Amino acid sequence: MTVGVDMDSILIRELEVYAGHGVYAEETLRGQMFLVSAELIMDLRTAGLSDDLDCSADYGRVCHFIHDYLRQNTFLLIEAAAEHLAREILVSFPQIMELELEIKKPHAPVGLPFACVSVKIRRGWKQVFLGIGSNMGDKERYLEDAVDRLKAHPLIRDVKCSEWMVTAPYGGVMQDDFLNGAVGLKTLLFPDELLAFLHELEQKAGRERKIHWGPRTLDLDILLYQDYVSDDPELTVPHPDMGNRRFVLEPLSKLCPNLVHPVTGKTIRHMLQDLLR
Ligand code: A4P
Ligand code: MG
Repeated sequence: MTVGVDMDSILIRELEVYAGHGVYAEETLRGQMFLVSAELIMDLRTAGLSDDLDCSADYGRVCHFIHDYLRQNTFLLIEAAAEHLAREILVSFPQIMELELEIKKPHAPVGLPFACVSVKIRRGWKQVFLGIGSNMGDKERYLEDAVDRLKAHPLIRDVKCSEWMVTAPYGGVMQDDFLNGAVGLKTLLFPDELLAFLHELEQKAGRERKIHWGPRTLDLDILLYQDYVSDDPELTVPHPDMGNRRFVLEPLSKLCPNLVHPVTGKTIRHMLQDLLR
């Protein structure tokens, strides 16, 4: 995705799907009409200039995909129908970066006159940068395995790595040198879900949490999650100490030198220059 450029979109309005979603048994048994609207957010410039369907998302295929998915799967809640459908569309049509999806239920059994009820959600691929490090055992193997596992996750794509760098330990604990790098990826996982997956990878690498800032087989930190900012101690993003860490900024500046840090307002290249000054 081109960061900082407004995205274009294709709109699908009120596609009719007769399906069986609902909390009541009768709704599943008889079915009813649902109206689905979608905004497919993507870059249409290339398709516009080339007149080539391969550069866009085929809205006919997207309509059939929505229709088939909502008829082949049954959910109690339209919230769940929207959540699962949005994820499947984003995974199946890689050109679509973001999606606004509305499912209307004009004949919901409310028992009062109304036009319709609906749920509307917005989901999309988020650009993330991770710091990765190891200073125990076969360090390179731990880093490579973690990258392979990131690549294998169905809701992660476009995984790119910097080169690995040998770095002196930072933080005052006497320990072996680290092998560090940065990883860029796009994901549909929310920040807390991504962190839980990173913890799983650390556990698979036999990571034991004994000493704060101490030796570890694998450490995965979320440096940046799109332009999301959070000071929650469970997940502080951007990583609060990244501006002081050469072992973070150097590999990161190989991946995204011109990316603007959402808090400092400086590019990664600029932050590294400030640190080395
Ligand atoms: N947490 C909060 N924010 C984040 C985030 N952005 N990414 C929480 C990941 N985790 C985050 O982390 C403790 C808790 O931080 C997590 O449970 C999570 O909820 P941890 O990995 O269990 O403990 P830790 O790694 O010992 O502490 P910390 O503060 O994460 O240390 P760092 O920042 O990972 O630094 N020297 C060199 N040369 N290279 C290194 O890679 N790494 C460290 C550890 C020290 N010195 C180093 C290196
Ligand atoms: Mg850590």
